[in-house]
Amino acid sequence: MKSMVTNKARHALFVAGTVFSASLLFGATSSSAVASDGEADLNTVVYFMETNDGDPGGMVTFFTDWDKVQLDDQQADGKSVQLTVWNETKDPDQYEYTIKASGDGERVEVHDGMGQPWNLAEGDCFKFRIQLVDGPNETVVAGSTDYAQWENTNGISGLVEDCDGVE
Ligand SMILES: [Ca+2]
Ligand SMILES: [Ca+2]
Ligand SMILES: [Ca+2]
Repeated sequence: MKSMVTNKARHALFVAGTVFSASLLFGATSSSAVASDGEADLNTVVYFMETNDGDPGGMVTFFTDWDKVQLDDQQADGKSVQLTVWNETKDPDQYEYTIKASGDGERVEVHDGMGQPWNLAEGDCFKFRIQLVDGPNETVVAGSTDYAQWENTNGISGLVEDCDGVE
């Protein structure tokens, strides 16, 4: 399992209860966010990614169980963090939703129990785009955008499928 994840830093994959230490894979800030959450179980795959600015002002965490997505504004930088999700398995790709967190420490959380559009198709590959936005026009902060493609499969089979090539 280890070989599948070591070269996928952006996937930031964490399986609770395995020998993997979140800090080994992701750095202290991100690992503490997941570890302290306390909701992941043995068969839950959790992904996360930060904005691409040098001192990341935003982070998304995707819990494949519950299709739960947490978006965190983690910096008092005057910028908000915005996340947009598409289903890449669909052809043409299907837009799912956009959420935004504004203000240091604000967390926006959505999950399947909230109904649509938050209930994501199981087994499909989703593109997550995270970026910082500024001002009432939500101008994208240059250099802050990052992308990942993650499979919405709850168990460890999520380790096997690779969504990178899905378009
Ligand atoms: Ca799921
Ligand atoms: Ca901020
Ligand atoms: Ca597609």
